[in-house]
Amino acid sequence: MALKTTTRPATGTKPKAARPPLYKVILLNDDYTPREFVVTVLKAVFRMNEARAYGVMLTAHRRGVCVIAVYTRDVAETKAKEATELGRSHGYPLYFTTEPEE
Ligand code: TYC
Repeated sequence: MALKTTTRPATGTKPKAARPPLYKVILLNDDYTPREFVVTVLKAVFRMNEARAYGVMLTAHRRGVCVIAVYTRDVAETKAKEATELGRSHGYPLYFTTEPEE
């Protein structure tokens, strides 16, 4: 009969959780895109309510940039591209970019 052995986690070591690196989506201000259009895009692509979208738009308008959300790299890049293309398709220079979170 096989001997029963017990295995305990090694003390002093913590198993690393598989946490994917996160990326920020950043909204840049410009002089041409209408405020209302920015709000519409934020609501549509980033699922924000009116108040949050308006606040984010105003922060970018006043400060030049606003970090709007954090996602895995794939989602961040897809959403930034989708939102930027939405502006472009309406003739606006609205721009969203991504950056790794430190
Ligand atoms: N600055 C634009 C205007 O005055 C509005 C705007 C806000 C555009 C935020 C882009 O990320 C932006 N019409």
